[in-house]
This record gives sequence, structure tokens and C-alpha cells, in this order.
Amino acid sequence: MTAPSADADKTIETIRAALAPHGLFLRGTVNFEAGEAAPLLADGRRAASAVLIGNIGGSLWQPFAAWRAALPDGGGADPLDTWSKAVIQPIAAKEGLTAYFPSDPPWQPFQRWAMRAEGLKPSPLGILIHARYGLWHGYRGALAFDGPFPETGARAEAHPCDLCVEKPCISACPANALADERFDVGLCRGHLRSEAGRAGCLASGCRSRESCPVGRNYCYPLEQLRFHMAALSL
Ligand code: B12
Repeated sequence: MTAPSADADKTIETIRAALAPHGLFLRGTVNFEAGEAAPLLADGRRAASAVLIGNIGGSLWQPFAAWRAALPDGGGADPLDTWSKAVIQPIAAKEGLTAYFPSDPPWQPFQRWAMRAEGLKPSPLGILIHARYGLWHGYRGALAFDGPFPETGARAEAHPCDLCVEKPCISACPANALADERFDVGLCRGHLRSEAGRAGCLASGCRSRESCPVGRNYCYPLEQLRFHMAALSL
């Protein structure tokens, strides 16, 4: 669909309302440049814009857990990805939009999009930090449009990590996985599979992520922390 601004506003409000009961939010808009390798629409043309959809803090956990509990197989091998599609695909279909998902290959540059859409930057962990939500947010999908779109999220002003001298995230990691200024997933996974790791980060969440003073009120609930760490340990 082409989206003149009144239609665009209406579409955005419809999408926002459809996402809300699932604990998902519109996180921001990316308007692609002409000639940029933007994602493709269903008809093969390049998208002109995309809106990012994500969770803020533990917002999705209750709706996701309720969906999962009602299924005999608990949602299968990648339940959060399956749930995200179950929620977002019907909204995309209804609005005639093309949906993208962060875990689907080939990986779309969700973090690069989020940096543009929300003005975020990476933390030493590799995940993007938000001035309000800290490290407690993620992306569950994107909807691609064939026209430009207005801003749908607030843009960050300062980058919290630039103001952080102590960098507790680096020293808090029991596996030293951030010691070389990039996240070493091998060290992290090795630790998660050890006795200390099973009793520590795997049981109650990433020590490094939890040490960040930004957005502590948005920390995920324990079950969600465990869920993400279990997925990372595989
Ligand atoms: C592959 C991947 C991983 C790999 C990282 C491999 C690597 N070294 O790059 C592994 C399995 C280790 C991983 C782990 C985690 N990931 Co991850 N991961 C992805 C995935 C699927 C693809 C990343 C990618 O290569 N994109 C392709 C390039 C083209 O995209 P890009 O935006 O231009 O590239 C950026 C990334 O590559 C990033 N990057 C570079 N090195 C690293 C290292 C790590 C650990 C991460 C997270 C990102 C990252 O920097 C690039 C520029 O910004 C994305 C989803 C997505 N489609 O982006 C999620 C994603 C980046 N991961 C995410 C998360 C939350 C995590 C975990 C915290 C999950 C957990 N279990 O707790 C951990 C992080 C562990 C930690 N340090 O705390 C979120 C980040 C949200 C945010 N706030 O930024 C994403 C966006 C998924 C989502 N659904 O929201 N992840």
C-alpha cells in the first residue's frame, strides 16, 4: 500500500492497537534511501520504509506464556519466534504489508534498523542500550511498506554507555566473555554449561546484563530471564 500521511496515521494506529494486547509495541520507523538494499515487499519491489515491533521490559511475557501453556507442544522448538509470527503475520496480512522476523534467515539487519529508527547504539554486550529501558528490550518483527512513513517512536538523545565510566557489564561477566571488547559467545556458552554457570546465569539471568544500572525497572521476569539464557546455552 502507498501511505499518504492520513492513511499512514490510521494504519499505524490500527497496528498499534492490534499489538497492544500481546505486549508488543511499535518501536520506530526506518525510511530507506533510494537505491539502498531495503527489504523486499511480497511483490518483489524494495520497501520504502519499515516499522519495528518489539517488547519493552517483560511486556510480552504473560501473553506469550499464556499462548504457550495452551499448546500441547508448548510452541515447539522456537516458541518465541513461532508466537511472534502467530501475532504479527495476521496483522501484516490484514493491512497488506510484508512482515520480517529477526531470527529468519537471511538475517535482516534489525539492529542497524533500530539504530536508525530509535537513535540507539550498541552496549559492550552487543545488544543495543536504550536510555530508558536499558538492555531490557528486543525486536519481534518488522512490517515493510511501499511508501514513506512518519516517525513512530521517540529518538534517543544520549548514549548511556558513553556516560558510564565503571562499565560493570564487562567486569560482572563470570566467563570474562566481554574482556576483549567484543562478546565471546564460546566463553559464555562454556560457562553456561558448567556447574557454576548452571547455578548462576542459566538459573537466574545474565550477570552482565543485570549489572547495568540503566533501566533496571524494566528487567525481565525470572522466567523470561531463564528462557533466554536456556536458548543461548544451546
Ligand atoms: C546471530 C545473533 C546472535 C548471536 C551473535 C553472533 C555475533 N557475534 O554476531 C548470539 C547467539 C551469540 C546472540 C546472542 C544474543 N542475542 Co542475538 N541476535 C542474533 C541475530 C539473529 C542476528 C545478528 C546479525 O548478525 N545480524 C545481521 C547483521 C547484518 O545485522 P546488523 O543489525 O547490521 O548487525 C549487527 C549485529 O551483528 C551486531 N552484533 C555484532 N556482534 C554482536 C554480538 C552480539 C552478542 C549481539 C547480540 C549483536 C552483535 O552489530 C551489528 C551492527 O549493529 C539478531 C537478530 C537480527 N536479525 O539482527 C539477534 C539480536 C541481535 N540478539 C539479541 C539478543 C537480545 C541477544 C541475547 C541478549 C539473547 C539472550 N539469550 O539473552 C544474546 C546476547 C548475549 C549477551 N552478550 O548478553 C537482540 C538484540 C536486541 C537489542 N536490544 O539490541 C536481537 C536483535 C534479536 C531480537 N529478537 O531482538 N545473538
